[in-house]
Amino acid sequence: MSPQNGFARLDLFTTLPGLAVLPGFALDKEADLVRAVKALAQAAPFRRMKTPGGREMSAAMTNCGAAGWVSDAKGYRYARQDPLSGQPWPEMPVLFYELAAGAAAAGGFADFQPDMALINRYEPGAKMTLHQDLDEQDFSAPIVSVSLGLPAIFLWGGLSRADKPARLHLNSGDVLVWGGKARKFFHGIAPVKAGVHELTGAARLNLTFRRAL
Ligand code: MD3
Ligand code: FE
Repeated sequence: MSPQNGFARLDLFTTLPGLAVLPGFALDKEADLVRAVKALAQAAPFRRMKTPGGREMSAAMTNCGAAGWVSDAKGYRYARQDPLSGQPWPEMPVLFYELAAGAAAAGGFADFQPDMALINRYEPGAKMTLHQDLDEQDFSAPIVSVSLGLPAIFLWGGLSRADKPARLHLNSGDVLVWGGKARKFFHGIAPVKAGVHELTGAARLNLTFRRAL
């Protein structure tokens, strides 16, 4: 499971079992998506969560939809309320839902009905170490990821932590769909380089749409 560097970008989308890369799929909606994230963050602010081990994550996070991914001393889980406010997370904007469903369909997953989105904000230097996403109930559903703002290098391993990760450059507007065997791949984000993007400023935003509950 070691795709060649750059290969995916040569085609409009390329699949390994379960992976679709959709370069620029969200480009025409970038500005509306960033505006929607800013509005959501008014209700449920970005915050840097602590890992169960007590470290502060370098990416700041918020959520929308029926549940939110949270991490604290008790562990990782999906919670129906924002622990900062005790209130339900903001509703998922229709724009988000339709983008995620459309991307999933383009990537070969008809009928994806995400019930939440985790929103990550990376300021320069922030990263995400290699991990698997295993807190969701339904692994038959794909995960759809939308990149906005500053570029980043996505690290894409295999089913074992020891698999040497491939690197994929992600630009604003790029969309990835992960399902099937790829759903449980180790993955991460290399430290984001300094820079300024016209829509997000000195930040990269990533939306991941999931079927969590
Ligand atoms: C492959 N986010 O939130 S998105 C995460 O760019 C996360 O913020 C990264 O990993 C980011 O958990 C990467 C791409 C992604 C998301 C989920 C996956 C790739 C995935 C789940 C399984 C396999
Ligand atoms: Fe992840």
